[in-house]
Amino acid sequence: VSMEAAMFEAVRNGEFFLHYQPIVHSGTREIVGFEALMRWMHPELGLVAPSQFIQMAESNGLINLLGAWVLKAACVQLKRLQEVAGRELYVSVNVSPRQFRNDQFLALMDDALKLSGMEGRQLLLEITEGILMSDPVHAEALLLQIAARGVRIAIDDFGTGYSSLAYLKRFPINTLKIDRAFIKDLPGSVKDAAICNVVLSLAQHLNLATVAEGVENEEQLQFLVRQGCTLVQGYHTGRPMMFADAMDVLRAGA
Ligand code: G
Ligand code: G
Ligand code: MN
Ligand code: NA
Repeated sequence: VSMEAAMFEAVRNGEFFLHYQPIVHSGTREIVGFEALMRWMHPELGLVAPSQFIQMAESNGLINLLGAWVLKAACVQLKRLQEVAGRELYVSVNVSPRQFRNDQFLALMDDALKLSGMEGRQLLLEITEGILMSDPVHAEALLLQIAARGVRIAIDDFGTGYSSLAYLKRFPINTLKIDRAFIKDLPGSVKDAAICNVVLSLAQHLNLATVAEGVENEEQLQFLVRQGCTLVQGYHTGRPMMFADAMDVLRAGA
């Protein structure tokens, strides 16, 4: 069977699930939230990486069905993570261009919030620069409606797309996620250090939160603390993990 047919089958069979990667405060290392990352456990192929199916789902439209499921599952599970943590957390969910263009998106998001009973502010949507640039009029209208529900917006992979500083002014954006391409050679790379500095300073002046992605060691973490990056995500502070493991980590008091 084709990969496409296998994917439709997989949705029906419940072969998709979510991994959760901690987003932590850089200074205290307390977990403030999790990014939900889609995974596919195929009965024969084993674990299929998103790089092998997200693009296809985007082309064949299945991403809308998958995306609706991700939103619901992430919100419902966040609520449980929070109960264990005993404090408020948030969940960060990736939204693809096709999902963002789908006129059902807002209704699906509202359903997920209602079903889970969580507050809008506990949901953060990760979108890419391309989404904003391809149809800015639609993007602005939709983002305003999303913001009206208290749901926050992050720019994912910041600095790698068709960046225009104008969109930081135009759209209601809350968070910049600094792409791991700019983190991986820190603190040694003079250029990457300069780029991180400028992005962090820009964010500070615009009152935006920042998350450094792909933090893999203590040196990178300490550099980011010194530069005032309050949130980090990466293998050093927590790998993407099963929901049950995320529950255990919180139970242990992280
Ligand atoms: O988890 P990582 O392993 O491999 O994810 C690879 C990419 O897949 C990420 O850059 C992310 O943008 C994308 N991705 C992961 N989960 C989802 C999801 O639920 N929806 C969408 N649209 N993309 C996702
Ligand atoms: O594009 P997006 O930022 O949504 O994708 C997140 C991706 O980054 C996921 O594939 C996740 O597994 C991966 N990731 C998370 N932490 C690290 C890290 O420390 N190093 C590397 N190389 N990848 C990471
Ligand atoms: Mn992301
Ligand atoms: Na990213």
